[in-house]
Amino acid sequence: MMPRKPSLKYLCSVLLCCLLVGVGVQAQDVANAPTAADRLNYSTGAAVMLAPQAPRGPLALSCGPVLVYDNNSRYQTALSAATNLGLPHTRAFATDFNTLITSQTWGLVVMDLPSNEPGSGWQTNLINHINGGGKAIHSHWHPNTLWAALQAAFEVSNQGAHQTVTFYQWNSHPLFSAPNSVLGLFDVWVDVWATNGFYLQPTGSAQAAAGFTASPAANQAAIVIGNGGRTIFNGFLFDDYYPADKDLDSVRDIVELLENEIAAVCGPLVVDIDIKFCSNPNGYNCGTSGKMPVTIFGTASFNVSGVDINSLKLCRADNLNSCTTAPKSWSTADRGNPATDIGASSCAIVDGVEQHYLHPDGFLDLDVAFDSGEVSSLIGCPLAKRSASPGLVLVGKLLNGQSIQSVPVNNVGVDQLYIQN
Ligand SMILES: [Ca+2]
Ligand SMILES: [Ca+2]
Ligand SMILES: [Ca+2]
Repeated sequence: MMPRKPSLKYLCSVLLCCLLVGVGVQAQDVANAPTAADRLNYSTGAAVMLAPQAPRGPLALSCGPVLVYDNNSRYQTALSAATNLGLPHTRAFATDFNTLITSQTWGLVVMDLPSNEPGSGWQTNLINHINGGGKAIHSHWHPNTLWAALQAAFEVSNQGAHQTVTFYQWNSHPLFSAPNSVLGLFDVWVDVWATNGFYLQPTGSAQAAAGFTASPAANQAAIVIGNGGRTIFNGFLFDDYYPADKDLDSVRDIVELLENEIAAVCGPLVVDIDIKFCSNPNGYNCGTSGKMPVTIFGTASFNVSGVDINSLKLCRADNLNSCTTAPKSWSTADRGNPATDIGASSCAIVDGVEQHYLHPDGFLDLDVAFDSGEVSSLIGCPLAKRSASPGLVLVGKLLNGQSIQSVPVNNVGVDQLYIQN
């Protein structure tokens, strides 16, 4: 591990008084000059869009189009996180942020904002994005530009600016575990900027996931998750925690945290399933032994070979904590097309014989089979004959850590069972 550098912090505190005098409204000066090594990671220049990277697929799908604001952060934490996740994204600079954010509907807007801010009115554009249902991850330095309306949009309240401060994990939110395990403590490595963030308090239905005290306390939140998980406000500057890699996995810890934040706001990737493909209704005997099949459909952008089979479970839609264990067996085949075949009552018939496919679409589908005894317990057997079971959902992860989940449709041909005995 790199040694800490108290001399830098001391230098910063001395410089702070001078810097505060000269700080402008929309840009702050760097407190510590970048080293040659820093400059390797530091890019400047006019507005250019990063060439979109090859879509990795599922995470990109669940995020929607991604806009990352980074005009002159020192370490490009948000850009690195998006790149590491394989997430196609457009980089916005101060000169083009307002044009870009209003040019289309974005799924996610990430603001890495330790210094130069976009042109006037950018807050209104970001508020409109959030209030329109968009996802957002934010970091902010200047109290004057942290409008009350912007705080309200993120369901957060500014409790005052702070200098660089250690922050701590406050609960078991997956922010600290998925897809990356990170240590539940982030201490400042280099105090890069003169002004370093805000103490926060959640408002509305928002929740704090981390804070500047070792255990939860009022007005001390550091990470606030708002709008039902669609938004995250970070009360600190990403640059200040770079380049720490305390878990020694060769990825900067603050980048790993940002990857987790992006994965958290993007939410589970929605997958299409059909219980007992080519059966409608999905006949089921409560006393049966053996296994019950579920088909997960691949698509052009969702390759089922990326599914972590052992993470899959079938859960009750009304209680996602009530689930089977992992599938007992699995196989892949191009069985059908989710656009036309979900809920089908029979497969293709050739020469009077029913096949194992309906309308193959060129994309492999994944069949997994759950233990029938576990399924019977899950749905609450015994149940009345000719009744429908509770709705079921498939929950799991991809090998890259992205969560996947089916959406309940409450259909006895798709995600409910039809009790026959
Ligand atoms: Ca690390
Ligand atoms: Ca079915
Ligand atoms: Ca298929």
